[in-house]
Amino acid sequence: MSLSGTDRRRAAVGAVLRGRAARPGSPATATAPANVALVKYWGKRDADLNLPVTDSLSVSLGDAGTRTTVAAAERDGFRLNGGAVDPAAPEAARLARFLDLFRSPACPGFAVDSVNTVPTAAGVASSASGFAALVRALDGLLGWGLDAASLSVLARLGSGSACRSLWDGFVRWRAGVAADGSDSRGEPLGVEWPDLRVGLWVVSDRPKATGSREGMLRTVGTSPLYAGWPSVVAGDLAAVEPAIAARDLAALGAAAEGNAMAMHATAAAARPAVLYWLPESLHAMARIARLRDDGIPVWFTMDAGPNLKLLFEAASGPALCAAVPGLRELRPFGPRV
Ligand code: 2P0
Repeated sequence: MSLSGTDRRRAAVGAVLRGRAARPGSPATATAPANVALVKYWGKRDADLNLPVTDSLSVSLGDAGTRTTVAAAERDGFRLNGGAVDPAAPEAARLARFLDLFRSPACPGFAVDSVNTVPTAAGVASSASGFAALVRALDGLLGWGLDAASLSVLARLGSGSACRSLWDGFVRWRAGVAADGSDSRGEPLGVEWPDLRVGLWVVSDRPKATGSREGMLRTVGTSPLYAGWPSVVAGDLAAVEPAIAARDLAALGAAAEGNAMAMHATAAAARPAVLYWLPESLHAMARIARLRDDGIPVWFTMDAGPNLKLLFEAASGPALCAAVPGLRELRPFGPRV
């Protein structure tokens, strides 16, 4: 008899916790950074466990992320950015489903209080930093004493990209081969690039029409271009890792931008199309190409939404902030405040 998705998720958690007691202590607080993928996660080989078809590679965004406090409770309560979340809201249901994996007679519910340190409207996914901060806080509350690699496996069950948010700097998510996902987790590259900047160019803060989970599912299931995606990723990873080691922005930017365009191409070819771009997105892309022609070394990447994330170095910051009003400049490598 085949196991249900919930049973498979519980078994995956059991393999990480290995019988650790679920006795709650005092409330625990933890933070985690958001991350931007330079080589994208786009497509699952196992939707129950958020196991990806390919590896992916990201850079964490330093101070920009989530701070979460979790306490044991009789029943769940969720607060986000200072306000109570309606238990019927999709975010609350998703969180409750994740917390189901960790309940026990000693800890039947959780009071979760999360604050995002980048406005949700700034176009940076909060689910990655949210689930990473949550598993760190659970580790404190329940006294597991797990290492970052194990917490990465747990965070992945909340949201795939969260498994990359357990470290600062560049992180590669190894797709792994194990059926239970025990080898599908983040791995830090250990390279510092203090001058690297990520700029958030928000062209629209309207909610996107298709969530990334649904977008991936439809792309894998129906896009005639998806068959080519794994080899695009392999080529881009082979270009990006040496570019990072050499701190070669031109090589990194070209590979990251090309990878984002290829991801969006596979999605746009899904039936019906999964189209994340708005007219403003296309204008912004053209503007970046012009700025580059004018001698400013800047490239962009885009995730499952209409906004751009720019890649550049500190020296280009003033020119870019002048060219793109409202650009928000983030420092992946600190200083931490
Ligand atoms: C990424 N994205 O690598 C890619 C690029 C969006 C586009 O990871 O279903 O929220 O929770 O595993 O992690 C967004 O997807 O999806 C994402 P789930 P997730 O950053």
